Amino acid sequence: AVNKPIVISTWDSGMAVNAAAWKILGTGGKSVDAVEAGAISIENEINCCVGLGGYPDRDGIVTLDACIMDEHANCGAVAGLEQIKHPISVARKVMELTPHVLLVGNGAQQFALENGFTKEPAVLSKEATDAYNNWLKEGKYKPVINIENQPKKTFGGPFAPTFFNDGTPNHDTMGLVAMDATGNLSGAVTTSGMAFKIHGRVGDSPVIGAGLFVDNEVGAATSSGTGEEVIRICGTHLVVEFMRQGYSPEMACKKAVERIVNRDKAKAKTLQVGFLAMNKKGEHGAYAIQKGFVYSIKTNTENRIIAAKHLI
Ligand code: SD4
Repeated sequence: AVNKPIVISTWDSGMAVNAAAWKILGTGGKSVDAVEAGAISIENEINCCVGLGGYPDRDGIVTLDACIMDEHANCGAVAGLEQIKHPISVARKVMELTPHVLLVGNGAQQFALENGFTKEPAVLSKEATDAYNNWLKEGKYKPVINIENQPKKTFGGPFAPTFFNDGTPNHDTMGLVAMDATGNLSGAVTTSGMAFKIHGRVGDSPVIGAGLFVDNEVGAATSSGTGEEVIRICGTHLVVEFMRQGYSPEMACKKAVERIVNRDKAKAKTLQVGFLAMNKKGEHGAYAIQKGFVYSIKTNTENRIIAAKHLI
């Protein structure tokens, strides 16, 4: 039997996101509404890596990336969006109201304002401000692309939130995919992107086929980690294509991770990328370059965090 409805999302912060998505999935709602609701719920919180409370870029500006894709391959995305609280909902409007897929920067903000969103300042939390000031000392205003992949300390067991070495909590990018009771798949991603990135840098998260891909015939996948590496291999599209070839979600994620690692093993050791996937049977799996990637799952019978296997 097909395991549905079901929602899976990146990281342990996915537990709360799944709960928000489940309010829709559990009452017969559509997967596209569920993934948007899940993304909204974490955009409402202040954490290092999603929403207006996220870490800024190297100029101290918080810029947000998000995308959404539904069972008809409709998709919408925003990148480099400033001062808008719910980039995922702007992405959905791009999907529903425009002939385009991706709006960026000022244009994305203008579109949001035209469609009823209001401008509000980013919330540079004390943690974010301290981390930024700290980074400015060392970073010397140069991009440090692996900043989110610094060794992290874990406190309180394998599923407790991880922390950067300076003690700031690490919730990371939120990517989620869901299958509703009718068997339709959708996915969403929302993030403030890599901390201290060059202003204007866009990661994998809002790029369809990189940070998110949904094929309602086959399955769906999302990613977290160093976006440049995911873009380079069209990561989530690759994962879905591996599932099309018959690989399980976990094996499909593993083969995509191998694609990154085999290209440059030495470099891969300094990076983290994790993929998370679901197929049309509601089977799910994940794989990462390094230890530490976890995902959250919610179904009628399950509500838990699962550790991804890792290659290195
Ligand atoms: C990016 N993939 O902007 C995102 C960052 C991320 O956990 O996933 N952080 O490249």
